Amino acid sequence: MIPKHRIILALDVTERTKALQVVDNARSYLDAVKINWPLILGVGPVIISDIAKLAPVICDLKIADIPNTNRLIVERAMQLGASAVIAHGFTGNDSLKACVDASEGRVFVVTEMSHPGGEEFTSPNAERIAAMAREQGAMGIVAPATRPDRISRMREIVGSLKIIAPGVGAQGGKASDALRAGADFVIVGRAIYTAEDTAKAAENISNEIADYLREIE
Ligand code: O7M
Repeated sequence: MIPKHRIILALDVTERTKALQVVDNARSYLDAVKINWPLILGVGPVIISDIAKLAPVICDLKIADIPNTNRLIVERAMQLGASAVIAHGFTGNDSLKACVDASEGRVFVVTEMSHPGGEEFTSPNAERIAAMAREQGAMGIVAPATRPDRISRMREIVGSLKIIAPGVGAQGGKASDALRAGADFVIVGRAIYTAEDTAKAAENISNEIADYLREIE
């Protein structure tokens, strides 16, 4: 995944036509598309393969099981065409290792979640999970755009691992704030796919990011 636009679309729609339409409209502003359960359950797993023909797909199954089950899930996702998967870290080193092995390292690990409830259980353990992600050879972590200070803290822990940050737009976070704090990519869902003009919505976020990147040049 090459950081060009620095936007990952969270494609949390449930219909095939809408999914393909949004990707088609916003494609020139995206580096990847994140596919989660709503779309997979709405359309079927084949949507992973279909979208993968248009853009790199991050399969956000938030994998959280024993090592053997994790391995089976990751193998299926990769066979369907995913470029990377997303796993939870709270299941521990062995479970994460199974994901790393099955994907040849193409795993992003959830650390602290972006919603208010994320502060209850995920915040207190996020730093340990981030350290584990680095030690186990994951590609990156997921950290909250709603709390840029936490992205900065995670950056100190994970070094050069990729940080992808959800919570921009509908959850109140700002793309440039997340990038300034140390994120490599922002994850944006509703702010794009619920917009009347999805291409324009993606362009607006892309322009905000481009302004920020020019500012730090
Ligand atoms: O922009 P939104 O709020 O419509 O969508 C955000 C997306 O990011 C949505 O797909 C969530 O499932 C996901 N997400 C969070 O919002 N918060 C998190 O802490 C973690 C994720 C995520 O992508 O985890 C991998």
